[in-house]
Amino acid sequence: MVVHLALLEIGAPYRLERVDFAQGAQRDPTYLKLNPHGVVPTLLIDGKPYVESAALLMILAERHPAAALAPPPGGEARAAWYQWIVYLANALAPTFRLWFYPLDLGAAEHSPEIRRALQVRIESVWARLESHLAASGPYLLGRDFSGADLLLTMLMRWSRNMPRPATQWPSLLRLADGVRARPSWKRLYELEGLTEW
Ligand SMILES: N[C@@H](CCC(=O)N[C@@H](CS)C(=O)NCC(=O)O)C(=O)O
Repeated sequence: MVVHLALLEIGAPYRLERVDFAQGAQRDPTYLKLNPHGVVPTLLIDGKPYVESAALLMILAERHPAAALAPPPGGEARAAWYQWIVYLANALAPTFRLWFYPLDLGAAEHSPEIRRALQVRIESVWARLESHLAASGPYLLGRDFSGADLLLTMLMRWSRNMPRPATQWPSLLRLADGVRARPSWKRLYELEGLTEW
């Protein structure tokens, strides 16, 4: 989702290819040649495959500076932008991966204790982000929207069916509302046939 949103923000020409999880297409040898981790997304640029969603966001932002998904290189805002993206990719995305994929921990389903521990971990990140955004929002970098907010809103969306979704933190909700009002978000929903937040 974050890579597709970044492409829409940029307005770059691209072609989507569906990877059918129901058919295990992410583990097909042809796909594994592009992405040896057997996961989505993979982005081909000039025929070369690149992986890791946060890295893809950074690559796209750097290659298309006019889209202003990242502040100019070399300054304080750019440094903060890297820090937030790496924080989200480190502290939040892998915990969500465990939340959604009990098999990563060798179990068909999580025990209530593991579920609770993952929930606590995810909610502690929402609380950390809430205090930052309440003091210095509305976006991660303050007044100005950036690609880091796309990544955060995607991750917030993943929590929608959790016991306490990220939108229950008011400053996080304000940020998501800002991102969800963008034409790129609306277009993504049309193109991917999404309905629920
Ligand atoms: N660190 C990777 C994680 C990618 C990932 O876990 N993707 C999930 C979907 S959100 C996936 O492909 N799952 C299929 C599977 O693991 O079989 C990234 O951010 O690109």
